[in-house]
Amino acid sequence: NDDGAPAWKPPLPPAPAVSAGTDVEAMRDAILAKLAYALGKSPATARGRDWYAATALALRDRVVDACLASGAEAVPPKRVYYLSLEFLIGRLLSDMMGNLGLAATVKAALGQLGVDLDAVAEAEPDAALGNGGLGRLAACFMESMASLAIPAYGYGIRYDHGLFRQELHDGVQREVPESWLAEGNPWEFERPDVAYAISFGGDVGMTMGPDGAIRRVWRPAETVRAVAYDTPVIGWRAKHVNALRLWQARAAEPVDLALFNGGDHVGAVAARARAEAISRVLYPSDGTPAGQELRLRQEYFFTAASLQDLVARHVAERGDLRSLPDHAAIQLNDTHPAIAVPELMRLLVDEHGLSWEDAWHVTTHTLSYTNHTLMPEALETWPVELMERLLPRHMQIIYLINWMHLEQITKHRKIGAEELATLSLIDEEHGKRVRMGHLAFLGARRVNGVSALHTELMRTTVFKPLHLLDTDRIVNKTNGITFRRWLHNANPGLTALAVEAVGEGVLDDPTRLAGLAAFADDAGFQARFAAVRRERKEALTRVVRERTGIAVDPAALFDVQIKRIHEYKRQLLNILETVALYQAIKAEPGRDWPARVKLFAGKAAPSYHQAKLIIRLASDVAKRVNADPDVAGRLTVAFLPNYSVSLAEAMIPAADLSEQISTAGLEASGTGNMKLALNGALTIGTLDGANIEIRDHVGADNIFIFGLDAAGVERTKAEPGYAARAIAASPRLKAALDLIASGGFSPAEPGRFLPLVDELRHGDRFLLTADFDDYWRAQREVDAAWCRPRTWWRSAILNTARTAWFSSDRTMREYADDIWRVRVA
Ligand code: 4GP
Repeated sequence: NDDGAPAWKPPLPPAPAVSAGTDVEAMRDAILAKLAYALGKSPATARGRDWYAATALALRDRVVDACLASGAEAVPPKRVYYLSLEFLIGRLLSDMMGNLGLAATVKAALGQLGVDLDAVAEAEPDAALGNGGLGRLAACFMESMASLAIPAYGYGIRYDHGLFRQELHDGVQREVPESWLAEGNPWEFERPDVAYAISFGGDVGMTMGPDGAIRRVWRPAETVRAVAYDTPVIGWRAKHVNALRLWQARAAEPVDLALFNGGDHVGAVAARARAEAISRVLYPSDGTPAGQELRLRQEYFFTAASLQDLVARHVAERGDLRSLPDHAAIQLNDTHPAIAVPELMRLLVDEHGLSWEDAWHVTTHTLSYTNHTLMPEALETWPVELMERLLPRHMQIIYLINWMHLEQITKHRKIGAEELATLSLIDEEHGKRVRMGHLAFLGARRVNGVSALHTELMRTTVFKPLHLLDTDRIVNKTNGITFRRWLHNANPGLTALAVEAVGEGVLDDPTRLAGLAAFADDAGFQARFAAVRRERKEALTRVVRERTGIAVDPAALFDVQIKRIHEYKRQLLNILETVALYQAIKAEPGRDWPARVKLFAGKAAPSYHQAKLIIRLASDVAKRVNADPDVAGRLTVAFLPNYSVSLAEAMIPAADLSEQISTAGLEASGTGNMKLALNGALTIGTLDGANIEIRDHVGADNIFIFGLDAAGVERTKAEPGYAARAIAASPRLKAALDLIASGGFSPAEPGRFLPLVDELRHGDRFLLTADFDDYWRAQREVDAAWCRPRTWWRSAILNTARTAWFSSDRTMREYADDIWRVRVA
């Protein structure tokens, strides 16, 4: 700016309070000591990664101090055990710094050493031990439980390789293994002394117990070891520390010496490879029988290790296992750990000598189960044949549970074979299979859905027959997100603005965000709010350029759809609207189209061909649209590769519009919708999952709702031919489909996207065609609103002000009161 006028700059957030100089020096010395004595490096030779590890180790010491200071060694009245095959953690450095209240101290300490904290933070790999919503939810819950001082353990698997890295080559997804542990993990403690034997296969025999009763004895064919690794989870303001205990699989014997000495060096470690495969990768593809078997082995492995661990703890602390329900609440995150039902029965009856009745009482008063999806293809069932082979004793127990359950029903009333079949643990229609959802339901004290709509659908669809047997069992617990990560750490500018407006207390009590509503119409505050967003958009602009080479204008509306790629989530609907918009701009170049940037990110399951094709279409559309001078400056499209927690942290604060456009009734809840609304993005969405509750909180004027509701979806599906009629009735949709089908975006291979278009023309299971016109209408409403900045920013501020209810602290309090019956400090 050379005309002398001061350049406009976003107002800076108030400088964070820097802690006393001595703290900074102590932290600096601690980091230097870790660098020298734990890593064997000097400042001169240290790389970014070394500084990160040294900083993490120095912080971990503080976490241990906090843990000891909080009296964590004492035996609490009751503990929560959260069993989850997935914990999608992301990075931990800013979590740890933030919750310890040491962010400014660490920044200053590193500063004294000439090291930039942001660069250090970038060196931390994401712990991506999860696929998506379910795994990220588990991570948010762990943080909230620690913040609420709920004594808890998270239990899962320490995968060597987390979620694959997604590379895009000409729009084609390629999966590359991810190695987050390659250079060690400074946050964790290995616990070689905490290890359990986990068995598989073999057969079941009988012996006579000392009391003369017959007892079953499982004679397994194979045993592996589960070794614990603990990562401390520290709560807000460091008041409480819990542990995330992840199990690693190891062979009982590392090498077969006889084979080795006989020259078979590979065969000598075959058993080891087989055992270690269990904790090798997150979510082995279930496309092959071997993959399916490995998945079941993973599920049993971590469930059995976790139950052995908590049973041993209970016995050591309390003696009698009949009091387990008073001191332990076990939450099954989805059906992945549903094998806990027969495993706990086995431990109690076979190993600890409880009667069946006592054991069943303990089991059904200790376990609870959360369901995350009602999509039939995602509901787990295991072939009876596989279960019998891998877990013969468990299969016996399942049969017995089933027999007693059905007997109980038929004792009281006459019941037809068809109804009985819906209630049975065994699905006989698809080859005999064990219904893990039914098993979890029967073993649980409470079963919960994750949004009001989803819970209602549980009661009226998949779980209806079981629900009618016990109408108190299913309860709703709408999901939440931890504000420490998704507001304080991801969006420090907005957090500082909120603190300035409504006071420091908002950091401890998110309901104080409501105070922001008073400023929603204040022009000055709106400008500050917009400036914070602008700064994050500029940062994201740089990320987009680095990762895709695409230049985007930070002044444009950032329209963001970030989540797993799935047909029901309907990224394709968004792409169709993009194509239609492209055509409309070209047809009417003179119109005043507001500038829009469509940003997509998300991974497709490796064997999910349609989803991969959707990614490819998004990339091909981006290629043509971005190169077309007719739409330059009005429409830009980018697909960002390798979506991750860290990328979400960069994208969410920069989003203006949040796409939550799943087919109504299919998205159990969504949590990205909450993160985006909290950060002030306006939602365009269907009446699905938690979108409904978000609308109820932010107000119908501050959200763009369109499309069929869940009942409308069911009605429409019952009318065959709806897709053809909808396409015929919508010239705009027809033109978009025709352009795609004729190779408009894939001239070298015109038929490339026919599988997608044909599915819409002839089936359209997810009702894109039915919702398209209303989606288009809602999008033009978005355009109009964007062109009225005063109303736009008012709505944005109100979104932030009114989403406090979606804090996972609220969710965890509800679980604690209603499901776990554990005290919250
Ligand atoms: C997801 C659901 O699809 C999502 O709606 C929900 O918000 C999330 O769980 C947490 O409850 N399900 C999964 C899954 O991630 O793997 O089934």
